[in-house]
Amino acid sequence: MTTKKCSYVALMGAPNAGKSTLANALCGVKFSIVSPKVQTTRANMKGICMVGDAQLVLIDTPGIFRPKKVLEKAIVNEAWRGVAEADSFVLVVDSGKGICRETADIIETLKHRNAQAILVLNKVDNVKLEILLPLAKEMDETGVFSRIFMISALCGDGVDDLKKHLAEIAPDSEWMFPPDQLTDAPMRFLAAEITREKLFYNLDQELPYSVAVVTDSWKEGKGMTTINQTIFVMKDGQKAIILGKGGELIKKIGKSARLELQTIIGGKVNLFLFVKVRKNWTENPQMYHDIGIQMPQ
Ligand SMILES: Nc1nc2c(ncn2[C@@H]2O[C@H](COP(=O)(O)OP(=O)(O)O)[C@@H](O)[C@H]2O)c(=O)[nH]1
Ligand SMILES: [Mg+2]
Repeated sequence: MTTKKCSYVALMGAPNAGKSTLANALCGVKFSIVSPKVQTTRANMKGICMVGDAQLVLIDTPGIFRPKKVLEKAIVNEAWRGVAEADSFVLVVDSGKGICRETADIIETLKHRNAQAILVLNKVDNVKLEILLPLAKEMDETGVFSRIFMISALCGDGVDDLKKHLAEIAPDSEWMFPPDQLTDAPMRFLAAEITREKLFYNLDQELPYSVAVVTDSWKEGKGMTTINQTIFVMKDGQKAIILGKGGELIKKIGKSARLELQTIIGGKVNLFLFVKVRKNWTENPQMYHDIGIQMPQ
């Protein structure tokens, strides 16, 4: 008889290291949104995958950095909460960036806590061996890492080796989720995240950081799912930008979110997006509750 194993694995690292891309690649499905901008991930997202008799619960955490604003503090606190839940830690590093300040901070914290982590040198598709090898050596010398994997989360290189290793070191335990479940997040939440991802891709610079998306209603009818969502912004000017000339931008955003939702749900979707100005929503406790993170004390 084989023994069941289950492990909570936290993927942590500086913003933009590729944590969400790696989490999705490990899981084999997209459960966490990705964008070229920092702070895309705000809440810990859990993806579940099976490797033989081992269940891996991957916790995709937001990036860890030195926060200034209230929302930033909430995001970084959330990341550490995700880390605290885990049996294993995977530090994801953008190999091209090397040991940035954020990564150095995390390594110091791991040292302080006497914690061992697995290191992923990510984005190896994008970096020369002359840079990668000395970086691996320098990281190894910190004494914090039990194993080092060189991975391209985007291309999938090395992902299976990491997955196998995580299953091997998983503690004996009952599974925490049914084996066919893919994420712990409700569909309403995932749907709001998908719209937020499209906002990240379609808006410039700072604007995505002022945006929150909430699913207001979800109705399943004959062969059609109707979803209403509100996009909250902080200023009238931001609302105008998101709507675009003649409402063109919001139409484009809605269309790409709808198409992705249709593939996930496997049926037709009607998506209605409303844009509302809520000044200083980042200081409103209810909004934090709605987007699934805790407001800092
Ligand atoms: N070239 C390359 N880009 C990657 C790789 N992994 C992630 N990215 C890109 O890095 C950016 C940030 O990725 P994301 O997963 O959102 O990073 P996170 O902030 O750490 O969750 C996105 O544009 C990804 O497409 C990789 O292995 N190679
Ligand atoms: Mg992320």
